[in-house]
Amino acid sequence: MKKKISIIGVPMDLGQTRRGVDMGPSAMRYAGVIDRLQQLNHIVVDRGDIEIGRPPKYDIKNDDNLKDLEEVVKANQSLAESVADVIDEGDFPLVLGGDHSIAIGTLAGVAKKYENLGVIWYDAHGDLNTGETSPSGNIHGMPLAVSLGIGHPTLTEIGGYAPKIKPENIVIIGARSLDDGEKDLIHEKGIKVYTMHEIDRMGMTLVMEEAIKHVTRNTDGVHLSLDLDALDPQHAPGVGTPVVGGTTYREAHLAMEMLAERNIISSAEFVEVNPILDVKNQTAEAAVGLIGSLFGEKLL
Ligand code: HAR
Ligand code: MN
Ligand code: MN
Ligand code: MN
Repeated sequence: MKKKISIIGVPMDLGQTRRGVDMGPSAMRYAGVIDRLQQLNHIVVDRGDIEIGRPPKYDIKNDDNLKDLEEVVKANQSLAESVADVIDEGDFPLVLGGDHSIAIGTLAGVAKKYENLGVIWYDAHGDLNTGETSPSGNIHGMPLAVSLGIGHPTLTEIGGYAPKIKPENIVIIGARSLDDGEKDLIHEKGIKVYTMHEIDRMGMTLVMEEAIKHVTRNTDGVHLSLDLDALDPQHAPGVGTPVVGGTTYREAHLAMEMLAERNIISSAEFVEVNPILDVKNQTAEAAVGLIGSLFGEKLL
């Protein structure tokens, strides 16, 4: 189905401490994301990049164990507004990161337009930390909690309302590195998680069938938040927090192809591509390949 897709780049690297992920949007543009989508007959508008402030000194934690909070908040406020504008104009928002802290702004913009937003969180991590539970103080480990309204009010109130999403509308896929506080929150809120164990056991086909059922029950839109570290580092080495034992290249494509078949995704973001840590831009190329599959590219 032909779509009008608006691309928003978010060169954010302040949600974690490995510089270079701010070049992710450029790397995905260089890997041909616009051409790839145009070849599929979609109309593509590149809205450029959100401006990111520079802290006077990097990686400074405040008293609440949050690094570079002020700049992260500012960028996400402005991202939320851009994403909401894109939806108002009837376009599909495709956000390119940047570290995963930008999901706070994306979801703040998207959820404003949907009463009951479903979320697929494809990630090695749960991103369900708060300043209290985070081992690092890195905000990219917190966006899913923040979107549930859990965490520092400066973050949860971005976009002027909270929460953005409901625990029963979320599915996490690919998890294999969860902190204790995140596990507690998953159990407490009853969040549906397909860890690598379930993917091994059930196969990606069944996982996606169940996941799609889960996020389309009682929802009016579905957001895909895809962290490239969900893929095995063999296939996506250019990420800041690689974790062995991830989904294969083909499993990730199968997941995207199944989402395309069902045509359920109404907004998406691809994050954590770090060209400095990459091998010949292969992670950005993998991301663009996945974007192709999500928007209808077929092998035959
Ligand atoms: N859970 C750890 C933390 O909070 C690591 C988070 C790593 N993050 C990401 N996001 N790349 O998925 O610090
Ligand atoms: Mn993540
Ligand atoms: Mn809403
Ligand atoms: Mn991750």
